[in-house]
Amino acid sequence: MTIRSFPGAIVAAVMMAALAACSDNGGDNGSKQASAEAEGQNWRYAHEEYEGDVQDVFAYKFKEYVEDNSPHTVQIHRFGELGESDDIMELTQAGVLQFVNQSPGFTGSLIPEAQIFFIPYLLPVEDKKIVQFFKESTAINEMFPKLYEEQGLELLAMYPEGEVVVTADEKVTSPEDFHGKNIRVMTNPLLSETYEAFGATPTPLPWGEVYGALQTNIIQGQENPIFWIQSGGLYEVSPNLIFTGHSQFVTAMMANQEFYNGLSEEDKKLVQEATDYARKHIFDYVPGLGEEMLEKILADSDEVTVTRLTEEQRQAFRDKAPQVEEKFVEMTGDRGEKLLKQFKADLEQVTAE
Ligand code: 6CS
Repeated sequence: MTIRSFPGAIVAAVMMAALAACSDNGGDNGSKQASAEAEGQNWRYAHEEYEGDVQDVFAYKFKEYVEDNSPHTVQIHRFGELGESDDIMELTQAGVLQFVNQSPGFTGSLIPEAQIFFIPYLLPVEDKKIVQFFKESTAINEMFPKLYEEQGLELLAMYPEGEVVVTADEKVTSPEDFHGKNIRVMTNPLLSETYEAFGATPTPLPWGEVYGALQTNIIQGQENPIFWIQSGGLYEVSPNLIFTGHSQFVTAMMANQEFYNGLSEEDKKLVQEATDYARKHIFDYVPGLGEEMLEKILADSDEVTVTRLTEEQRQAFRDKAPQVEEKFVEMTGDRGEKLLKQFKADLEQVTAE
């Protein structure tokens, strides 16, 4: 495993190449566009993960549907091809990319309300319950699209990627055990608040720097779903896995809104159907994935330990949740409070069923 970071110059060069290719495909002048439309367009779609990871599975299902049902093609860019998560979002907002998958962990600075997913112990961690919540939630399916719209983004799908698990250099069973540990968080302020409340020193880093920072002991831990801990090899450098039950990894797939609004009704329908097709697949794919990947990790390493916090141990972390929730409301005001109220009502519905 190598440190995967991308100097600005490389990112800029790739962006220029993408732009050049884009004007060949979707440019708005004359005969080129006419012929592109007759033959179908090439849509660019970037996500934050590697081959075979959850976002990649979603993207390829979307591509499959589009290509089977229209003359269009979808070109997928995986992590690193166009830089970090923030880079692919910028490229989408600029219209260079048509589609992007970005986790709220990175969207928090753009859409503060998206940080709601980082209030600990708010979301259920059970696979079936979380899937049901995403299918039925009014907050997810009706309120969030309006928030993304304000940033020029057409939110197409939000979906879970699995229970979040902490990895650390030592076993952690209480907030005291986190003292003195730098724990990497994605770059959103509320997740930092969570880890501060948990007793750790939150250390925001883009993904490309995480493996190297663990390897060199700049950080002593991080959090992610099990499939990612396996596929990114994080257990090699952070072998103590702790199931705290505090969160679900959530992600979001969206389109540049100007592009989306400019599509024909037929193509909008195609995009919606392709999204539904991919989402439905993911809702079946994610349940059980964590257990399967944990087996792979354990088969590969003798060093790995697995700690599942008892109810009592969890309670010590759960007690910190109200202060993080307060921070969320402080950061997002009335709009955030309204969203949180709906979120809780939707969650109650799921637990009641
Ligand atoms: O921790 C991260 O930054 C990454 N984790 C996942 C599961 N997907 C993408 C994200 O960049």
